Amino acid sequence: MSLPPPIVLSFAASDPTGGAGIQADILTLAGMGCHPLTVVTAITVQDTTGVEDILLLDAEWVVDQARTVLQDMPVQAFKIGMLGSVETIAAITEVISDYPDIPLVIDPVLASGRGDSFANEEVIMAMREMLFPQATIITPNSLEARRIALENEDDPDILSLQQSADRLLQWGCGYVLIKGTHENTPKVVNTLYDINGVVRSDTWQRLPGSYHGSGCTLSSAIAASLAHGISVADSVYEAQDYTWHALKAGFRPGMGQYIPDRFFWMENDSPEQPDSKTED
Ligand code: PXL
Repeated sequence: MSLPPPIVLSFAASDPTGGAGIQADILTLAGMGCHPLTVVTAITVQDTTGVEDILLLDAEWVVDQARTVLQDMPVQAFKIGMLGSVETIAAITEVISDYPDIPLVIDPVLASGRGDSFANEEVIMAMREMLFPQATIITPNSLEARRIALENEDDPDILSLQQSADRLLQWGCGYVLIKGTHENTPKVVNTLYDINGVVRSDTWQRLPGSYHGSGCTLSSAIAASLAHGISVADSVYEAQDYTWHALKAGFRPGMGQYIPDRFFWMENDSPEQPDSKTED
């Protein structure tokens, strides 16, 4: 019998398209040689053009799913995606706090890439106050970073990315990776910050098209890499590289967004040099 691969537990919502959410996490974690454990936080009704409905699971169901697998299997990393409610955030915080040495990647999903809202002010506050202090790394895009960093919605400040990162780091997470897809720059610049400033900055040429699940792919890929024992800074690069290739090989199965191909490496042994973009 062979040794088990690194195990990563993902808390996320179901996306029936297979593009984003828990399905994206499963494909990415498997694509990067990890075994995925999945705790479903919500069920969405959607296609590649938009989200129609969301059913949040009771927080107790979320906790029961997590505690049951965690009592059975050791995990090497946690990844948190869409959460939906303050109760679920509080419940997950309690579970995670029993595993302080396990890396935790948080993708603070506030909306789908097509703009469907997934989080209100209370959810944002709960994430900041309860979950961020436990995070190894959080991976907002620039819009999410600014919104989370503002003290309230009416704050007129337009924060720079460095200022947003500083504020997010003050909530206690180890690193912040701000994704630059939505910035008005010719290339996409993704920047990793810690309390001392910029740790690394990676530039990717923009790909045409709109992708569904790129943020989930990137954050899961970071979790996978951390689970393999790779450092945070190197994991962030590995994950961007993996995501870029998955986007480049993306396909359009329906009438809406493209879906990343997380098994791009099965079709091509020598992928092109990465010089492109990540997106939400
Ligand atoms: O990509 C963010 C995201 C996360 N989780 C679910 C989603 C989406 C985007 O649509 O549907 C379930």
